[in-house]
Amino acid sequence: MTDSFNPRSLLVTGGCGFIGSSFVHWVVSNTDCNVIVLDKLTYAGNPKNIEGLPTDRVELVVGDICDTKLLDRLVPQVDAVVHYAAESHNDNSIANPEPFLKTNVEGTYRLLEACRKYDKRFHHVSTDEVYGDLALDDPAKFTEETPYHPSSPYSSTKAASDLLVRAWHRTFGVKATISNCSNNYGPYQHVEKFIPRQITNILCGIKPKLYGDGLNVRDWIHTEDHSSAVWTILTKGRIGETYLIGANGEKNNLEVLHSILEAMGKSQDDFDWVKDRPGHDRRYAIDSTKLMTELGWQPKHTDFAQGLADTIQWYRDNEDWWRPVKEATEIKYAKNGQ
Ligand code: NAD
Ligand code: TDX
Repeated sequence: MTDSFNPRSLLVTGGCGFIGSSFVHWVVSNTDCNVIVLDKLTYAGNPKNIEGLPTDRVELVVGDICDTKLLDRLVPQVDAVVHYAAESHNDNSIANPEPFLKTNVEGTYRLLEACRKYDKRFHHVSTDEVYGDLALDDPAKFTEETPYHPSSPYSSTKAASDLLVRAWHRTFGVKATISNCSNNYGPYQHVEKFIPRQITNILCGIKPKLYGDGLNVRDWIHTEDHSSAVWTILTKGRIGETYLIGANGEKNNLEVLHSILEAMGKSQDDFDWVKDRPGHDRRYAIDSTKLMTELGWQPKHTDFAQGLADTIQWYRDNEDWWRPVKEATEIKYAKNGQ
């Protein structure tokens, strides 16, 4: 038996980031639900990501998820909290872990306490990286039963936040669900991340940069499919359960880079090999049978080449969006030899 929940209003944390803003767009287009976005507008948050959405349905509150007083004002106004806000980039977590501890661990704790106090439903958006990595020749994929084994400061703070959610559900009865999703791609992704970094490098006349031997595997999903999956879990998922989200999109980084180079008219060897990420996870792979069979969810963007072509076109058409942060991002990478 699945639970049924019909929220009229949501607090979406991190709703000005890449995936949170996709979810806000998805909710406005596909439901009658109203949204309050709570976002600190860090380097990764951009209010343009939700620009143009109807103001009678979407309100932006600029603030920190660690601000208890602000949560006391906002959480009582909604039926559920959907929690995307995080420090999300592995390389940054290696350079400076502290903000990851603050936002990902303390921030999740503050939100859980607010949901406990006001008896609100909580959905926690997490990552497959909490499970560590798989060998390239291992036929296994992650399932909801895979033991936690995070590698990086980022993934260990996400694992910590997942465990807090489980404890607040079991000990205090907070009505929570968790989703762990694989690597997302699509429009509005920050240029620090793999796919947009390479696309915008090419658009700037800089060579793409590949870490290590380029054989690390990521399981790609279009961000719109992630959004529909989160809505499905929020409205139909069983309280206290974890659902893995993935779309059978395993590819190694070299393959993805070759696809980008081909789609952008460059030769296959027109990139630089750069030094590897310390502790670099080898392979992620998601088995989302539970989400598909129990809740009936299916991805729509199953053609990666088409999704990638559309994403490349979006970066071509939206230079005003990424250009202001490109130079600073590349300076940071260059200092690190990447
Ligand atoms: P992002 O870095 O693009 O966006 C994060 C957003 O959170 C930004 O808008 C930022 O301003 C906001 N934020 C950061 N700290 C905050 C704070 N203290 N208070 C309020 N807002 C704050 O990240 P993303 O890639 O969109 O990821 C969103 C969520 O999805 C994260 O929880 C991440 O762990 C999870 N996730 C991401 C992926 C992926 O492939 N990117 C995959 C699985 C799960
Ligand atoms: O320039 C690059 N060259 C390169 O080879 C960059 C930026 C990355 N890489 C490699 C590292 C990874 O194997 O590409 C792969 C993807 O890297 P990221 O985009 O940094 O993503 P990843 O570390 O896999 O984590 C992402 O997916 C899971 C998100 O950033 C996380 O928030 C999410 O939890």
